[in-house]
Amino acid sequence: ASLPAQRTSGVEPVVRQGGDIPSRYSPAIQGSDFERREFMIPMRDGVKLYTVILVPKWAADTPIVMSRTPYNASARSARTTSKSMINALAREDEAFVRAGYIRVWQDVRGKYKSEGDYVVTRPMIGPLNRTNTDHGTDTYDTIEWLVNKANLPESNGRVGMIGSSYEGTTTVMALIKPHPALKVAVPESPLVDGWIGDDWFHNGAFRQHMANYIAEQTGDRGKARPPSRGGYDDYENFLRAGSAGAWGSAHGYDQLPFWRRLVDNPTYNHVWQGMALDKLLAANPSDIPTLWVQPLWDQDDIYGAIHSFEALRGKGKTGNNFLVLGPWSHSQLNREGRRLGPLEYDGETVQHYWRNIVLPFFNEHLKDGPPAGLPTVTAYNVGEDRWETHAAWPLACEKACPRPLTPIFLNGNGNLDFHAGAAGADSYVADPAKPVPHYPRPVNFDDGSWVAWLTHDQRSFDGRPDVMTYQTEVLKHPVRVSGAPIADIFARTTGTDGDFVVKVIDVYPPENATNPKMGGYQLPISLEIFRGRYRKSFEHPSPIPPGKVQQYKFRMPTVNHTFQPGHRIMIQIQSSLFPYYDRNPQTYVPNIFHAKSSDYQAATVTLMRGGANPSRVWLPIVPIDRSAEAAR
Ligand code: PG9
Repeated sequence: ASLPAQRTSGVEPVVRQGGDIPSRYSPAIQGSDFERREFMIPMRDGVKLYTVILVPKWAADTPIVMSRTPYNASARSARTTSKSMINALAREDEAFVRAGYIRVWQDVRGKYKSEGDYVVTRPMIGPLNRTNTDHGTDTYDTIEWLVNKANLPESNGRVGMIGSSYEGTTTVMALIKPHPALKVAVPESPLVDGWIGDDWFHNGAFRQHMANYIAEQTGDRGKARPPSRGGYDDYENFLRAGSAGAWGSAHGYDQLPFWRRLVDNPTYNHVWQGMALDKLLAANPSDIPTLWVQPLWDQDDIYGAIHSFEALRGKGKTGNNFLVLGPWSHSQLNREGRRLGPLEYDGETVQHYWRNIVLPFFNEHLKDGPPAGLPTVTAYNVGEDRWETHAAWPLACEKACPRPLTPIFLNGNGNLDFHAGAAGADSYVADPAKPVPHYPRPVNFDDGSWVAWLTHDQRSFDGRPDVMTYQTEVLKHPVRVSGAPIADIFARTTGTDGDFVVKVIDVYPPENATNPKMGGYQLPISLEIFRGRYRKSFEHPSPIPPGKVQQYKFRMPTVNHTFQPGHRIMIQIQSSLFPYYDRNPQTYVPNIFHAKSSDYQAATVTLMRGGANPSRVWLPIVPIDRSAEAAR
C-alpha cells in the first residue's frame, strides 16, 4: 500500500531544529512569594561554584542561612516546584522560611553543577592538601560574595551555616578560619573523625555499610549507580567475598581513589589524624556561637559533634558553645521526630528542636533577636521521655567532672553488679565463618532497616553461644546516666587479633499492657566496636599475644538516660557486628582489607571477671533529677 499523498505547502513542520527540549526550562513561578536565583560564584583559584539563592519577595536587610552540600544543591533547594518558598524548600528549612530568611544552597567543588575537583571531605590546607583551596576558603569566598550588596542587595551582611552529616562537616570546616560575616553555626552529626567513630571506621573496624555510598558519591560528579551486590542478603554477599578489600576488588572499587585511600590507610595514621576536625578546632578554636547536634542513636556519625563540643570546651569556649543530644537517628532532624524504631516520644521532638532551639539561636545572632538563652546542653532522656537541660557537661566522667564514673562489673552466672564478684571467666567461640549479625537476617543495606538498627531489640542475639550477656537484678530505684560510658574489658583469646563489641542495654519489664511489644525489650543505649590490635595504640597496631589476658578499654557513645525501676541494666559482649562492620580474621595480618580466606580462624575468647582482671563498664551515673520524679 502506498502512503497517502502529503500536503507540504503551508504546513508548519513539527520536527524543527533543536527538537522539543529547550536548553533551559524552569517551571513558571509567576505569583511566587520568592525569587530563585542561580549563580556560579568564583573562588580564589578561578573555580566557580554553583549556588542557588532563594530570596523572599519582601526581603530587605535580611540574614542568610547557608548550607554547602555534595548532594545536589539544585535538588536540596527544590523539594517541590511550588510558588511558595516554604513548600519549595526542604522540610528542615520551614522554620527559617517562616522567619523570613534568605536561603542559600551551594554544590561543593567537583559535585553536581560546581566546577573543580571533588575530594571526599577535602582535607584542610596543609600537608594533606597542598592546593590553596579547601572548604574553609570556599566558604570564605562565597560569604565574601554573598555579603557584597552588588550581588545580593537584600542581605543584612550576616550569615549562619547549618547542615547535617556531610553538610555538617562543611559547616565545621567553615569555623576553622571563618569569614567575619559568619555569625552562627549549627553542625548536625558532622563527620569529624572518620577513623575513631564517624562514617568510615569505628575504632579501626571498617563500616562496610558505606560501600554503596562510596560508589554513588565518587563514581560520578552526580550520583552514580552502585554495583549490584549479587543478592538480597548482604550478610551472605559480604561473607562470600571474604575481606572488605576482596569485596571492593570484585565490585570494581579499585578504580575509585577514595576506596583505595581507605584500603591503603587502615590504621589511625597521618591521613586520619590530619583530617580529624576536633583536633583542628582545638588548634584554631572558634569564637562563633556554635550549637553542636549529636543524635543519641546516630548510626553514621555518633562521634563528631560531641567531640567537637568537648574540644572547644577544652579550649575555654563555654559561653558560645552548645550541645543538643536528640533522641534521633542520623539526620532524623530533617524528618519527623515523634518516634524512632520502637520508641515513641511525647511530642514532635524535631519540631521542638527547630522552633525552640535552632530558630531562637539564629534569630539572636543574625537578627539581633532576644537572647535565645540556650542552656549549655539540651538532651532528650528517653527513659524519662522528656527534654532535660544541663548547665555543665558532662556531669560524670573520668577526670575533671563533678562526679567520677561508676564501674559496673561482669560477675558469675551472668550477673552484673556494682561490686566485683569472685575471680572467674566466661568463654565463647567467635567464628568468623558465622559472625553475629548486626541486625536479624536477611540483612539488606537498602531496605531502610539501617535507619533504626541501633535501637533494635537485642533479644535477637541474646542467647547465642557467641554473645555473652550480663544483667543486674530488677532495679528498685531509678539509675540515671549522663555522659560517655567506658568499656574496660579484660580478656584472652586463642587468636592473634579480635574485635570486641560492647553494648549497654536497658531491659524493659517483661510485661507492658499498654505497649505489649515493649515487654522485655532490650534497648541498646550505647553500642560500640573496638578492633583488638589497637588496644595499645590506634596508630601502631600490634598482634594480640594468644592466651594472655589483655585490657581493652574504649570510650562508648554518649548517653543521657534513666533506667527506671522495674528495668534491668544489661551488658552484652560479642566479637562481630556483621555485615555492618567487616570481620576481623582473628589472625593478625598487616592489613585486614587484604586478609585471605585462610586467615579467618575461629578463636576462643575468654572474658575475665573479678580478682585482678575485673571486666567492667564505667557508667556516668549521676543523681536522679527529682523534678523528673515529681513529673511521673
Ligand atoms: N554520613 C554521610 C557522610 C558524611 C560525611 C562524609 C561521608 C558521608 C552523610 O549522611 O552525609
